[in-house]
Amino acid sequence: KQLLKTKPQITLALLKPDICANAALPPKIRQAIKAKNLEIVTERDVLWTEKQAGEFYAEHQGKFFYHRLCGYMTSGPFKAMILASPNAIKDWRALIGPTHPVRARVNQPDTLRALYGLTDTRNSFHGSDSNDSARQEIKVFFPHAF
Ligand code: RTP
Ligand code: MG
Repeated sequence: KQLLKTKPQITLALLKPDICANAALPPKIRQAIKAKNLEIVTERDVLWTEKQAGEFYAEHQGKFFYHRLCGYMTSGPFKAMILASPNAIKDWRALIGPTHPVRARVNQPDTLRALYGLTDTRNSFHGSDSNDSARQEIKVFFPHAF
């Protein structure tokens, strides 16, 4: 899509299954995203098979949390979004905060993981960590994006 070429920077955001299980939460998250001047370029609902979860999280295979991570991410539908802004990757990761919600509540209480995260694994959000991973991850959910 030509559209994405006009964006200064894009990133992949996931609103994980615990967020999407409560219909009141995704609208609140969209508000928080827009309040940080991040544009929601597009979004879709996703329901993963075990295989799809395993492929996306292949780098974590063998870690103690790998199976519960895949179980979490296949527990129900979640939302995938393309976000855009001049610093979309950093801005979105700053908004979601540290990986572990308990630590986030201590160190960065205004972040989304501090507010909504449940446990170290069930941390409610994902954000790409670099330009390369953003492109790879966006392709997984939006194969016609580029
Ligand atoms: P993400 O990739 O989802 O943005 O998260 P991250 O970089 O902050 O964290 P990463 O280390 O890449 O871990 C990926 C996801 O695995 C789950 N996790 N559980 N100790 C645990 O139980 C644990 N550690 C990580 C989280 O869902 C994390 O987002
Ligand atoms: Mg990561």
